[in-house]
Amino acid sequence: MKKTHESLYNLIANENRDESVVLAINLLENKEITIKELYENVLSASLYNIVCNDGDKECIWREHIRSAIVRTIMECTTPYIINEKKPNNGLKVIVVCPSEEYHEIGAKMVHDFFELAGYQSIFVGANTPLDEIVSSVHFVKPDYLALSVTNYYNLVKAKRIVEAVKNELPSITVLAGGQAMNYENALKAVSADIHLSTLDDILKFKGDVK
Ligand code: B12
Repeated sequence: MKKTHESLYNLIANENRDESVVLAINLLENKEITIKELYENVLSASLYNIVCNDGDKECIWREHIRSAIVRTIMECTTPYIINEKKPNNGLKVIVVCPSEEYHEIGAKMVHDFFELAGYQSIFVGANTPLDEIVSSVHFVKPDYLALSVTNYYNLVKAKRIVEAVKNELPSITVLAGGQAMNYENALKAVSADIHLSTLDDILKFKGDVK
């Protein structure tokens, strides 16, 4: 990892919100970090490295603090994403997580990457009830629904979402991702059309056939 990127990583690990936000903006402004490097090498890495051991009374609330710093930095990337966006490709995607799925940082990154790739992306986000997802599909009529599932137990809800949105809009293609989708046979269990794992997968995705 580049030294400046490592400094940013350490500031987040030390819960130094102010200095990490200032450094992130400076790096972006001076083109010393790309959005992809920031998201994958620094922000994601700083979250994946959190390990809570049994009885550790400091872990969960510190996880909340670090997640909030990461979210703040991600909000600051918006002007850079707007500047770097590819021309609009005429395709619409809704990015959403099932109800009770509060892990939404990955979904927000996915939204930003669809935007960079030229899609009109609508970020509905965490903890969205089934009826609301169907309603968003009804009104927006997207080409794709990008479903982000982290918690294994939410795969059952994901399957219901796939069934309901296909019933509402048969032409829709459901893209599924997130840590729960890495389990063997998860794609089949959820009946989604395509499993995408990384942010690069989104940039390479060309509306692949089902
Ligand atoms: C941050 C975090 C939280 C935060 C979330 C904050 C937020 N606003 O999102 C908070 C504190 C709320 C939280 C709560 C909980 N968490 Co938590 N959390 C994490 C942690 C540390 C990081 C997750 C994260 O954001 N990673 C960074 C993002 C960027 O990565 P990502 O989500 O994988 O997304 C990437 C890819 O997967 C992909 N992607 C994601 N979605 C999609 C979709 C598509 C279409 C595509 C193309 C790609 C894609 O793109 C992203 C960029 O590469 C993980 C630890 C870990 N090892 O992951 C635990 C972890 C996910 N949590 C866990 C658990 C158990 C919980 C809690 C139940 C208990 C708790 N710790 O309090 C609650 C449950 C809340 C709920 N009901 O959902 C477990 C899940 C285990 C499981 N059953 O599967 C983990 C793995 C920790 C562990 N080792 O036990 N958590």
